[in-house]
Amino acid sequence: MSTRNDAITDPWGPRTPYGPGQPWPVRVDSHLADGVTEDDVDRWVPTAAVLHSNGDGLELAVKDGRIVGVRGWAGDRVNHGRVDVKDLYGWQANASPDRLTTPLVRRDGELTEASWDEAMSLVVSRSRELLDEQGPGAIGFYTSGQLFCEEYYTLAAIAHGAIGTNHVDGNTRLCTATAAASLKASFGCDGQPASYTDVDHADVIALFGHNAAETQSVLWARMLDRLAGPNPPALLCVDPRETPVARAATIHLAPMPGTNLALMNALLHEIVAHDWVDHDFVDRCTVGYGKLAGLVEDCTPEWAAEICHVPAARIRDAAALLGRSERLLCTVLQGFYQSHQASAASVAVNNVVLLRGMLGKPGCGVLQMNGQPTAENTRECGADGDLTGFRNWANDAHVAELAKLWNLDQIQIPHYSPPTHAMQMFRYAENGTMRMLWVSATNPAVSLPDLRRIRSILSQDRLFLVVQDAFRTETAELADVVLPAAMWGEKTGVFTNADRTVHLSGKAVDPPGQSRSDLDIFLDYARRMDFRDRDGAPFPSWNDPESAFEAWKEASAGRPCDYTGLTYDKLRGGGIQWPCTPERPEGTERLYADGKFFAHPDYCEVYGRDLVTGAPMEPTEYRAMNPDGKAMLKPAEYVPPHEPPSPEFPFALITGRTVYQFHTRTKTGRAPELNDAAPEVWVEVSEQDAKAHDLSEGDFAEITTPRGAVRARVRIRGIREGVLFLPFHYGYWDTDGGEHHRAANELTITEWDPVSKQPLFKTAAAALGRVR
Ligand SMILES: Nc1nc2c(c(=O)[nH]1)N[C@H]1C(S)=C(S)[C@@H](COP(=O)(O)OP(=O)(O)OC[C@H]3O[C@@H](n4cnc5c(=O)[nH]c(N)nc54)[C@H](O)[C@@H]3O)O[C@H]1N2
Ligand SMILES: Nc1nc2c(c(=O)[nH]1)N[C@H]1C(S)=C(S)[C@@H](COP(=O)(O)OP(=O)(O)OC[C@H]3O[C@@H](n4cnc5c(=O)[nH]c(N)nc54)[C@H](O)[C@@H]3O)O[C@H]1N2
Ligand SMILES: [Mo]
Repeated sequence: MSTRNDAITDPWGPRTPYGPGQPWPVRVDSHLADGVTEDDVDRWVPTAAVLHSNGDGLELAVKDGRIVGVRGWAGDRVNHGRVDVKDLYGWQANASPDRLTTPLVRRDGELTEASWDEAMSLVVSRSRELLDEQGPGAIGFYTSGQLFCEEYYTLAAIAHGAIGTNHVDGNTRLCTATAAASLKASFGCDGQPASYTDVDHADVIALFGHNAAETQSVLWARMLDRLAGPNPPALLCVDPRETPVARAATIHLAPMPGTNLALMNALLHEIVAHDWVDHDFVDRCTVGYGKLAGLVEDCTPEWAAEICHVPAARIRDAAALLGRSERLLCTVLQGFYQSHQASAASVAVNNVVLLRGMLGKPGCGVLQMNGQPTAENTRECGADGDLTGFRNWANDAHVAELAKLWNLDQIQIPHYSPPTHAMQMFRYAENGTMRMLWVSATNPAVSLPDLRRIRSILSQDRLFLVVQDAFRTETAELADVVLPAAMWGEKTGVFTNADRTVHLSGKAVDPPGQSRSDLDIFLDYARRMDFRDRDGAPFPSWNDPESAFEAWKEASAGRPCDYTGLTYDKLRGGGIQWPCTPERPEGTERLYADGKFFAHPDYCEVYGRDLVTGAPMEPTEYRAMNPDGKAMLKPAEYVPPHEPPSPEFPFALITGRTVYQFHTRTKTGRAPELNDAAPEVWVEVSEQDAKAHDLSEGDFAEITTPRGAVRARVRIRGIREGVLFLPFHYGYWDTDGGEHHRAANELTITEWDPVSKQPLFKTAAAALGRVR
């Protein structure tokens, strides 16, 4: 066991090298509060990591009813004992004195303490009024990728079923909407094809817009251990910055932000031109080859080099690496999902994998990554603008199935148009058609683009804003009612990571004050609203985490995300990958190993969209294109970004993360080690640009876009010339309550991908100046 006292200076810890096909060695990391030893611990409560999507198995140390530390779970399939730096220290936020402990309601303009009865009565009476006056479309729910499966399923049932509103989405729209959209586009349905164990076998690992070193540090440790062992894999990194991934890479491509699709089309061009194509696989398992080959025919490396500002020879080398690989694993994340032509570029990665027949075999596949710990569950349960169980809202038979399951009338479940995406929900609130918005476990006043606009929407009088959080966030400050929530470690439930591994997360301690679990809050609302099914029985029919999980299992039966082989008891032994059924009790390591896809017209989750315009495809069109439910090769043409650098705003601005902070810092900002490691916002500037603007390391600079300005300290780093990078973690208050404009989203643009509707946090034009 290593106590990892050096985790701040060395987030990845010591190497445990291994070779291809060998088991990844165990290394158990732990951290206990000062003065506490393992012998003092009363009990260890199994859970999983909650500050990223890796799903590392953990155990929380409990002493005298308090969390006093954490250690990695040696036997867990995901991390083999390792713990990410944020998880080593982040648990301290649970016991922060800043936790909300009572409901708050707005009286005479001020948020003041209230009883649960008073707060919930307000929410219920406003809901009833709006349902009577305007109908279900007046009410919207904006949730998270950080609650538990049982909580999302309950919210989905209440919102889609009992209330019948189409306005239900998660912050997963900002996060993994493109992952879902690209999987649906290529495979007919959401669901991660590959497994983390593919890192153990791959001979080439390609990371597309994915700074795994800082954002999935345990997955990165697995890759580093392969690199340190015999017969290491070659690494390809596609990122405009010199990230730790780029520094470890065999080939680093640093495209201009917003040009991913041009680069991908050139890589596809090379693969087709050199015939690095697995024709047997392509003929047997896919549709669309001819169209793809035709579209990329003119996309030469020279053509892409002009657009991406990457040498053509390096594009050729990268294509050869992909083309000659024997076991190719690709990962994709926000550098693609939040950038221009997000879905088309992410689908292009799927195209590479399909052309090369790299699916369903050890070391092969694609990880369209998740970001948040439970984003997978938001999608599965249908709390994010999908229908429960990856059902297809445009397929009446799927809606009927759900209505039967819930014992509700089919017409009550909205399916007359695509579910409303988050950016559209905020638009409806802006123009006054949506009058109540219930926000759970997300902080949109910091995390949505174009914050000046978002603040004005959330602070309108006519919008009744309910905020359910553990802290008094920037968003809570704008609420009419604040509901104090229990967090991870204070409630029980399951959650699923990016490679479909389901973990049970146990309740280790009681939540502070009067705070309650999100499940209890949603169910309390349902009972007070007196929702009933067709037979007059209370709806939802479940009452606690385990009965909610059992209900969810029924909803998942027969769908790709089938949980019917799992129980709480079974999960106490460690994480298991779905689908897990009575026939496959050990779960499923890789999807599509049999060359069969979830894409049949009667089974698929969507009929798809045009990748450039987002225009939806008709069911009949889909059936004609893919009658047998094969995987789909879908090419798309590159078009330039809508806000390219200009003389007035000469830089391309991108935003993202640091290894020490999580999102809007409600947790990591309250763990002293993590806060101290990155307490303030900074801007990364290339050496050439710093010189040209008379900026030195540590100077104060102002970054301006057409939306606003942010002041940040300069860090001169390896980033391509003409590009600026801002971390988005810092809200507009600093720790002593002073207001500064330091949130990256003061600068970002109100624009989204036409297919996934994910906002473009990584493509905007900006100016840079020195603050004197
Ligand atoms: N430490 C830490 N870890 C986290 C989180 C956190 O807040 N902190 N959050 C979790 C969540 S929810 C998520 S979604 C993930 C996100 O994980 P990542 O996607 O790995 O993180 P980001 O920093 O948002 O973006 C990744 C990279 O995209 C690059 N990039 C920007 N624009 C472009 C572009 O146009 N093209 C290309 N190719 N690259 C571009 C950036 O330089 C950046 O290095 O991390 C998860 N893990
Ligand atoms: N500029 C820019 N903006 C971005 C991004 C970017 O890269 N650049 N990334 C985007 C991405 S990928 C993401 S995921 C979002 C994240 O954006 P947010 O979701 O807004 O960020 P968090 O700080 O994680 O907010 C989660 C909230 O839930 C609360 N919470 C934690 N646990 C619980 C619980 O169990 N119950 C309840 N009720 N509350 C809880 C926390 O206190 C916190 O306030 O930001 C997006 N915004
Ligand atoms: Mo995310």
